[in-house]
Amino acid sequence: MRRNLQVVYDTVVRRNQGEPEFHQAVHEVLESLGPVFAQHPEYIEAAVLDRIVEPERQIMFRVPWIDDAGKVRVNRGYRVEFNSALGPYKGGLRFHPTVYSGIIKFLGFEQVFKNSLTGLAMGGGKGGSDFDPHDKSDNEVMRFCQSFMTELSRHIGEYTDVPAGDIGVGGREIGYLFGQYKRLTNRFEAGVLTGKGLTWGGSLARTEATGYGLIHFVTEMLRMEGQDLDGKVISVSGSGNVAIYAIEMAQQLGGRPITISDSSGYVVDPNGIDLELLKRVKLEERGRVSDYAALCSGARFVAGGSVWDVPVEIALPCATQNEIRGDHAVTLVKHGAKLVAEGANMPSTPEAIETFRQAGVKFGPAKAANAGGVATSGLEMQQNASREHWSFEKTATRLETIMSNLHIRCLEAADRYGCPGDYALGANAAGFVKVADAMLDQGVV
Ligand code: NDP
Ligand code: 2IT
Repeated sequence: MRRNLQVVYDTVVRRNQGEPEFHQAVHEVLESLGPVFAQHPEYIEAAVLDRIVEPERQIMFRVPWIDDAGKVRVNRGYRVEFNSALGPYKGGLRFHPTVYSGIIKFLGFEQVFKNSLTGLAMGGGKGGSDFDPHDKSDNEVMRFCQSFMTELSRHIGEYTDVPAGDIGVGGREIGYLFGQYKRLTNRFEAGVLTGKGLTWGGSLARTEATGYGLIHFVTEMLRMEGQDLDGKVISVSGSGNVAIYAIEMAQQLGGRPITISDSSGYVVDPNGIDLELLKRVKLEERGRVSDYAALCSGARFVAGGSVWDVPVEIALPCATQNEIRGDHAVTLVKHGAKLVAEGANMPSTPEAIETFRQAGVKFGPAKAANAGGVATSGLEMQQNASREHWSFEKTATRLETIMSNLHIRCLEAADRYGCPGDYALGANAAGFVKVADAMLDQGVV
């Protein structure tokens, strides 16, 4: 890493002690930006980098709520408003027991570049809580969301900060959060949250958007090699929003996803995942992948273990950060994987990425490959602002165009900065330059 970048990185580590995921995300970006700074010394002079790694604002709050047994429970809430050079802060909320400030900061940092890449006017932010919705009743989730929003409502707004879903936050949670925001503010401010219900300001295709967008990006990557998805065997990790709709679109294009997973293990279904059954188990019954396997004759559940042991041509991590480690990557390569694209945020460790690079595996980084979700959130904001409700087809077509433009933007930046075909560098450079230029225009703020 160049000396001046190393100084910035060291400051990040010193200021954000005990937050390895944030350090990792910053390191990955800084390491790739060397060629950008060589061409643009003005960014260094204006200390753009020193500013971009420091969130504009960080909010941390107590979230007290009462469980079904009448006991008072306390969680911690976060919102990190990272960068507003391009628009209002925008990014999801994650409810998961592993959430702490390092997770929210890494997600907020990545979101800045991802949102920039979409070409839409959105800054970056992220929030969440260490609350675990898994073992809670609907009423408990509602009371938690109401308490969370009671504090969050002071900080958000359609022109300020627009949260959405992430792990553990789907349509149900967004509904409770919106209800409480409306009650507190006495305003039906549709544009304050995205991922809303379809009858009260939500956008068609938002639910499907991250998974669909991921497959659009993969299709573009394959097209550069003169290939398509037809007949390709695919492993998918996770079994939530991103995984389900990645599987749906991959199947529509003739691909054959054969795995799903959750934190208890993975399922391999050599006949191809039965999407209807998966949706029933996960979306209607809130079940586990082991429940899917129990209901599907050809499928096998492997408790623990790594889904990356399954031989495939294409791997799509769609669960969580650092789920593909170096040894997993070695196994994937040994079994002949040719393409990896990240549906989750930062699912590949630096060692895994290096293994893919050395083996010539095509690598679609999260900031680009999973940008379809937030891009469609941007389309939801546009619809809310104009009080329109677009058809599924119109929204899905806009999403596809955004993903294809974003793919070109990555490749063009990779060319410009001397690493043709390097999507990771291209995504970082293209995302960064747009934010950096806006920051220069707006002065030292
Ligand atoms: P969901 O909550 O719908 O699903 C998450 C899935 O990942 C579940 O199967 C869950 O299993 C698994 N998972 C979560 N944490 C862990 C863990 N620590 N170890 C093992 N498995 C885990 O979330 P999404 O599908 O929305 O999100 C998945 C990924 O995609 C995340 O990285 C998210 O940041 C990213 N993403 C999401 C977008 C969106 O629009 N929703 C947009 C862009 C990226 P279990 O039930 O056992 O926890
Ligand atoms: O990581 C992400 O891009 C998301 N969770 C979606 C954020 C959004 O605002 O739609």
